[in-house]
Amino acid sequence: MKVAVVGATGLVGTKMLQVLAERNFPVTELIPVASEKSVGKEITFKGKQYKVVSVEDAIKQKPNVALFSAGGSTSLAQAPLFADAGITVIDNSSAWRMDPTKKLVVPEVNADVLTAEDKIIANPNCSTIQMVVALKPLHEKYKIKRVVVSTYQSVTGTGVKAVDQLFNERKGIDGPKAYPYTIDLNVIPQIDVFTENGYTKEEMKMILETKKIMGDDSIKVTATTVRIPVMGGHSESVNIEFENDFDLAEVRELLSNAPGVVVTDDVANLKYPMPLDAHDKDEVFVGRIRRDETQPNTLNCWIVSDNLRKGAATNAIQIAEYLAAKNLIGQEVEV
Ligand code: 11C
Repeated sequence: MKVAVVGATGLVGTKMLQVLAERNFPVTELIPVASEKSVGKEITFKGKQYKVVSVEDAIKQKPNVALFSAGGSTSLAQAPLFADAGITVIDNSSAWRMDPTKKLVVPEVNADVLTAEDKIIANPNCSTIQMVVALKPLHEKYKIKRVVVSTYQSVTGTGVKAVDQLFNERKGIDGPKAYPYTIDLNVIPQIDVFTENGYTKEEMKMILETKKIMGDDSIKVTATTVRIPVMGGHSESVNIEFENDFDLAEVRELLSNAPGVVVTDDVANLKYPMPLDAHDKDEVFVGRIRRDETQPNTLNCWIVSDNLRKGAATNAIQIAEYLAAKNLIGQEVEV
């Protein structure tokens, strides 16, 4: 399969190349695409050198699939150019997620909504993805009424500039700032801009995207999203109220058997998920599973995942794998 990676030089684009190689996605030809200033640069994929090309050149080469990680406005302008040429776009930006004509997909949760007609498919926000992977098996069994989530998000979610800010601050070096405040040795209770209701865009993404992916508008979600000086992944404290009561052992079993989930929950031996352990892994790690003793049918847990992998690159590539396996990209491909 010919695969274009649009935004190939960014943090997520680079991770996409790594994940494509590691998962042995059947790439017959790689087409790295980036902004004008990167055109002509060389990138390495599976030991081979590829020249970064412009969007126009990429479309001329007729890739089967284009993985986009180039930001919302680029995606709004350029994804339709690919789609109109019959190329399936899997877009990691927020541009198309809430468009009712576009599918918002986490393969473990709702891959079955995909059809060959879907030419622009939206990859959800990282903090939403890891949460819904864990919520899905529990919703099926006990029906979720309400979720209260607080996040502890890695600086990698913001991009290279934020990673540089953290390490510059740590070394006492002045440099460009991705955040309005110091991030090293600090916690910033703001991710993305504030909206009219006092919530941030990141919080609204978690609220709205969860309903769309789970296909259930009745699930109430409230969120507080927070940036912390961490690299390996996003963490979430999640309180889930169900319609029906549950058994804790059964919750652990459901999660252990759920696709993409690893239960790390052995407090007697101080075992729980942490971003240092989740880093560079594809799974969603769940621990600190316990009953909320203040009200009926309510569970507390702690969910951690690498936001650049399952939260971005891996999820997008899993969508491509699903499309390929079901022959929804317009040609038969072995995966
Ligand atoms: C963060 N979740 O950690 C954001 C990054 O909508 O894909 C991803 C933004 C998005 O800052």
